[in-house]
Amino acid sequence: MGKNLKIGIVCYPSVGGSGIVATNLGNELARLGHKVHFISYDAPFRLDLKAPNILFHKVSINSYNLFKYPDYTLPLAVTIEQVQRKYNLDVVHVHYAVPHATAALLARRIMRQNNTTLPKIVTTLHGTDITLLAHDKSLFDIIKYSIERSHCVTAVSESLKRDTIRILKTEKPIEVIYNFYTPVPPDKSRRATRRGLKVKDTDFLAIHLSNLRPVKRIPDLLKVAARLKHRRNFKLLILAGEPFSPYKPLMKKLRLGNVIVRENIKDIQNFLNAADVGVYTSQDESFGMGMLETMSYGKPVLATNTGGVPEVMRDGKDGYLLKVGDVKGFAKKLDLLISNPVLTAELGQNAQTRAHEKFSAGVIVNEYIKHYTETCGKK
Ligand code: GMT
Repeated sequence: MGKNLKIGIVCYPSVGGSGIVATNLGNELARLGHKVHFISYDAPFRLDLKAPNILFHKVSINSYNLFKYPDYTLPLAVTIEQVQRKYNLDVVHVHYAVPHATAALLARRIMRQNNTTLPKIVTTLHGTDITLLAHDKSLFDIIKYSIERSHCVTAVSESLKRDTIRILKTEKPIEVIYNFYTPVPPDKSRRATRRGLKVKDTDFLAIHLSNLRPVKRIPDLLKVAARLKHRRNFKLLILAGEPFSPYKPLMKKLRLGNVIVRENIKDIQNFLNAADVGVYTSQDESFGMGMLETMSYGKPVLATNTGGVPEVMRDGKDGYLLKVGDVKGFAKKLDLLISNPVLTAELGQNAQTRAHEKFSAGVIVNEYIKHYTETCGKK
């Protein structure tokens, strides 16, 4: 088609891999001249609202005494329909099947009734609505319906695609489009960031960034740090997207003096630049955005061999893959890297090259545009 498209993006605005990917995708599409309309209950936190070609439409949520629980799906559907009526979108790209694809499908029914032109619906699966919510009997059918009725479905890894087919028993074609990340240059030196953290230049700094949900197995991460107490120069920095307080009792019990926690950090680039290695102990991970962000700054990654992680990083090349729960194994690999800076630098270089070659905007955004165009061309 080659023309500029009008694209609606429905995503969660909060700190989380899916919100980051959706925001970066919208930013890149707008830069290429497409008109991008973000629809959510809040503006995504990395979105530049002043940038050309970007508009944000807020979904207002009211709570009425009549309803015991406030509902988001209905006002979202109405907002999508209103945006469509005004801007005539070609595509509505929703991140997550529920409630976003469900709301977009409902919006389409209203559009049909109102004789509004109909956009195509592209749904990207990020993981939790398959690996967690689809096991809930009260949601299974609506997740399956929302996926099967979407015009195009993408998943962020082969692993998630396989899980979706297995769990939903669906024959819906699913395209794998990996996540991407564009590293933001640090605006502080490595030394200045370390000074702010009270970490010496000679210390070995491991980093973990996530929302700390139970699936991240934070107790394992803390136990790894406990095993490295004998290494006086080892420090672990946790950038917490959600409050760290639930883990404070364990930190106290393990008497961890080598763990630094920072909450709600926006300039992650400075901290990733100041670190030496990323550590991710997740139970499950359909992709692992934190790992990709770490790799993008030239740092190797130690991660659990689960879900889509082995598609993102290669064992022995970009870092090391370990079994879920293998606290001892994580500590041993950290020990190896602490005593071998040449190896750490080599793995970090490989990781950065891989992040750039396989998971950069230049590669991935074109894949989305290709799918939008193909989907729009279909009857
Ligand atoms: O559970 C989370 O970590 C949040 C969720 C999200 O919305 O960001 O993460 C999922 O989507 C990310 C972006 O595609 C992936 O990088 C994460 O691996 C995935 N989380 C899980 O599969 C647990």
